[in-house]
Amino acid sequence: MKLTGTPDFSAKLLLPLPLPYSSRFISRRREKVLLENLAAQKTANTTCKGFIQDNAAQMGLQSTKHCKVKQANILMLGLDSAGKSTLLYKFKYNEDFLTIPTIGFNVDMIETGRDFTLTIWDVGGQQKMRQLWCNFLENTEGILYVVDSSDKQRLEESKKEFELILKNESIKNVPVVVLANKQDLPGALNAEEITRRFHVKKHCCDRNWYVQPCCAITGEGLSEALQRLTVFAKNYIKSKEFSTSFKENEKL
Ligand SMILES: Nc1nc2c(ncn2[C@@H]2O[C@H](COP(=O)(O)OP(=O)(O)OP(=O)(O)O)[C@@H](O)[C@H]2O)c(=O)[nH]1
Ligand SMILES: [Mg+2]
Repeated sequence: MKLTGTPDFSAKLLLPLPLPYSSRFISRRREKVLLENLAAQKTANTTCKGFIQDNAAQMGLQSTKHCKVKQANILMLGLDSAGKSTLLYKFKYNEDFLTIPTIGFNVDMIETGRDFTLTIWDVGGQQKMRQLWCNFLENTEGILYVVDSSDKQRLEESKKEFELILKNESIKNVPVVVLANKQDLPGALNAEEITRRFHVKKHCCDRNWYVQPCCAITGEGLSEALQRLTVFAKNYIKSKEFSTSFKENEKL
């Protein structure tokens, strides 16, 4: 697949993603954000229009109380062009798509086990979109932070955004998987180097974390990342449930 420059017409165009009719949970705030984003998405990213509208309606109306499938909300962040949407499509369809910059967000559900699904929220990484990242933090049970490991000029910018988002109280202890993407490109920094330059150990000392080298085009490293994230998210949800029931018991 051709990545930049003249379009490669053999590649598939970005198409609206279908969402299964089984969304577990959407908080009021997230629902509000979803609906607010419809307006911007409708005009700015017309390819996603139907998809976002359908999903907003489905997700807003779903009752979550009796859903049997266990799932976790995963927030995928990173600078523009880091490869987030390419990753999402590769996760879901194992195919290469030509992406366009995400204005708003994409969301899809990926089964990572017989009884477990990750709902991945892929939010645009352009500067104006980054101000909205904080609106997606509530009820997040895992963070996927995507780095273009070959773009050394923007590494510092990416690191700053990484640090900033992790400072947020609402994602305290939420596990993080950093994807050191674009490992196929010459000069790409490896996982150890990304760990060091992003001070991951320091910034993630209060949570589970992992840095996974990967390539969204070939799919290398992606299943490992999803498996790791699944284990982390399950543990996080369990500990959250445990502390909630502990607090309730204390009140009795
Ligand atoms: N060589 C290479 N190119 C990649 C890889 N992942 C993504 N790309 C390319 O990087 C460009 C940007 O990818 P996107 O997935 O649109 O980036 P994004 O992070 O969603 O960007 P925003 O939506 O603007 O936040 C596209 O041309 C992709 O084909 C990779 O692993 N290797
Ligand atoms: Mg995108």
